[in-house]
Amino acid sequence: MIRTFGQHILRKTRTLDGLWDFVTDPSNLGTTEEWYKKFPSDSRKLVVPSCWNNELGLFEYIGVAWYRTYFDTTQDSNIRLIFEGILHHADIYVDGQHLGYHFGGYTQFSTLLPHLAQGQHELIIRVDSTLDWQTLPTDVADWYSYGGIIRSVELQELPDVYIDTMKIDYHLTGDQADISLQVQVNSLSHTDSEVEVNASTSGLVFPAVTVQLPAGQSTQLTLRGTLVNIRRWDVGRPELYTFTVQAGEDDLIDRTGFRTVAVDNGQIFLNGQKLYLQGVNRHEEHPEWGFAFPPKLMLKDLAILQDLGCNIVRGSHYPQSQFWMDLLDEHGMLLWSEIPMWGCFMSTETLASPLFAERGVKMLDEMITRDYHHPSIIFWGAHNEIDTRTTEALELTKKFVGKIRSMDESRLVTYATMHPVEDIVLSYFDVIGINKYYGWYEGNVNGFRDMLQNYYRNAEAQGAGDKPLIMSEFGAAGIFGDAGWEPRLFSEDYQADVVQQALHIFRDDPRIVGTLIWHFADIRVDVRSDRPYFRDRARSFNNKGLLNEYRKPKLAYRIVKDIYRSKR
Ligand code: ADA
Repeated sequence: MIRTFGQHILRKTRTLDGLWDFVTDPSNLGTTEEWYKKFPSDSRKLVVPSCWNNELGLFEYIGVAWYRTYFDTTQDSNIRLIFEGILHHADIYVDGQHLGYHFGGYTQFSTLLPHLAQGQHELIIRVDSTLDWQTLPTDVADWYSYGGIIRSVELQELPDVYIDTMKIDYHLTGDQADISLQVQVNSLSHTDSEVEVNASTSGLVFPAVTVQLPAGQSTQLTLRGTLVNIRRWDVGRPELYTFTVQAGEDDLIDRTGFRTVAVDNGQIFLNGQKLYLQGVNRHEEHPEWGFAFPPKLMLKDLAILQDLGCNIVRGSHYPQSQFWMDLLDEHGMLLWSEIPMWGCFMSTETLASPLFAERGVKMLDEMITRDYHHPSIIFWGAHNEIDTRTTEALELTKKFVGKIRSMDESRLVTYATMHPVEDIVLSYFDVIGINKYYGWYEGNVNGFRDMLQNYYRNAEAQGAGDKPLIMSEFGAAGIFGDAGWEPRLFSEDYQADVVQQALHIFRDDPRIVGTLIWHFADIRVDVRSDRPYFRDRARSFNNKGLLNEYRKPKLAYRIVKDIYRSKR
């Protein structure tokens, strides 16, 4: 299940989720495309979607694994296979043919099989969860990088002339929306075709267009229309519009909401109203499901965010599943969405690597293409805690921000810096996020005050003094159930004190327009006996959650709820 709503009425779709054959390949024998033929008979079954690290004996397995399933086609058909998320390297084989490779576990990709013969077909996927210094994330990141087919696999049967994409853009003037729909129609036919393209949304039918399509070609057309008396999407007011496009025997349905986002004089405006953001960072992770986070739990997480008094959640630190974003759209909750470019502070070589930059740009492309219509997304995040004092980070920032702006001018571009006082990339962004942990890694909570003054000086000096500022990460670890008379480090009491004091400092500072606590719930972390990283993570968890990993509230949750629900 990829979305909360159906995207097709005419096009036949079915899920390939379920039990697949699965076998690990620890010695990485499968570097040749022939290996799959020897798919061992002793393979086991694994549920797709899931993460293999949640299975017995595979808790710490990082490496290669092979998956296999079969699908039937009843007649000569054009098949498109959609993979919503495979961590991290995926090679796709159908009936023995290598059809493609994809890197990047959190964005969707697809494979097209035109004119596939009737019968049973074998689908094999080689998955490699190995990370290195040029992957996003790199092999050092503060979350457990599970392996597997973590999100759904869908099969679509396409007619010979089909709709490839639809992009909805609009311009708002008062309660009027001038809308343009860019529709890409492709032909897989051996003969020339003519199709009529129709589109509509509630209250508007676009004028139909007839398209002549030479055999095997594609075309892009733009349909325009004006909608009056629109209801704007807003926080807590999730007004959504469903768009349907039909081209011959094919259709595509998507949704958006109308709203404006802007910055002015250090403030963020949604639909012209000043916005104060209250939220948390959230990993889409759970000890039983890893990143294959089930819809039922998403709904519960959302209810918890609402209970806490949040109006925003940061999708730390990677594009989240579309089901989650649909839910946010449907409940009027804002989202900061970003790619898994985390840290890289181990080496500026990573930041300077052309392969790394290319992968980052591709991920931005895939994230923005996939998620462009979600009204909940207010920020695109370019990177998190890279060494933004360096020219390597500056060059990468130019590339990333340039890419984002070339694809989407309707949202704000942001990032999270851990070097606010020496940062040299501030001026490239619309909104600045600061990650700092006074009261945990450095000094006591009052350290925030000096840091903020020094940041403001740096921002002024760089001509970025008028950029809205969000405290994008702060917090402390608290082990669930560890409470007492003294606020000892790692106790629930200590964590609650730090978060409470920090929030008071930030809410008193008129230049800060939002707070995102680190973080929603505890997550598993990659602590290995042979590596020096994250050794302070008790239980091999990042324990700074307001909830534990099973979503039980700690003291800090209740304190934050009181603050977030009180008037600032
Ligand atoms: C950083 C980082 C988070 C997490 C946090 C922490 O700010 O962005 O992913 O690692 O620190 O707990 O130290």
